[in-house]
Amino acid sequence: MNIAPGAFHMKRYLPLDAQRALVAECRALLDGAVPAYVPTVRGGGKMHVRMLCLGRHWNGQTYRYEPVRSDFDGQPAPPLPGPFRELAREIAASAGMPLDADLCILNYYAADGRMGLHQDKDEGAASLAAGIPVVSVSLGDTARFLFGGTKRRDPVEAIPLESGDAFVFGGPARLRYHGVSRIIPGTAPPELGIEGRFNLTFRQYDVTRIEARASG
Ligand SMILES: O=C(O)CCC(=O)C(=O)O
Repeated sequence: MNIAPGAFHMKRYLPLDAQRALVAECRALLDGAVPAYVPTVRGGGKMHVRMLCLGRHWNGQTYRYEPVRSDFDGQPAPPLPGPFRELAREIAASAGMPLDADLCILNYYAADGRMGLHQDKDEGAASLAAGIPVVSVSLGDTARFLFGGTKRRDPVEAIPLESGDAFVFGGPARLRYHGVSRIIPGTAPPELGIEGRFNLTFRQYDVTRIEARASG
């Protein structure tokens, strides 16, 4: 479903089997050697998610990407798994946009999880200028996703993101404000055996690979 120019909501994009496999991978990553943590952002507030960045780390103090988690434990960001990158590419392509993701932010929302309205604008300037999309995949409990305009005060639409849904925003929608106002507990498919919600957002920080391909 086309939500706005450049923004697409693909309901039930992932079948249940694929969701189950992805949930297992998310769990293993979140509790792996480089585990997820609750970032403290500028000003001292704690986020309301457990976060793990793959490929590149987003620093909640500087709002910049970096190879190691210098705002937390100094560990390197785990690599972005190849199949994750392929999934993101396939979803973006089905919205008619190119994406060669080099990072993923994996968030776990418990029943009280949420995320304030924000823009994703810390990726590379060339990536933002080209409107390379953010691809989001939701697993588990339904989220009340808020999707606004390019100004903080623009009206906001509430969109339920259910397990298996993909959401893509690129091109003219790339810098739209968005957030999660609440999680609706108990709405995950029982087959997943999950309480709460995983969300994966794939982004491309570095666009030189696309440029190289286009000129080659
Ligand atoms: O959880 C979601 O659906 C949105 C996540 C998000 O906005 C982000 O990671 O920047």
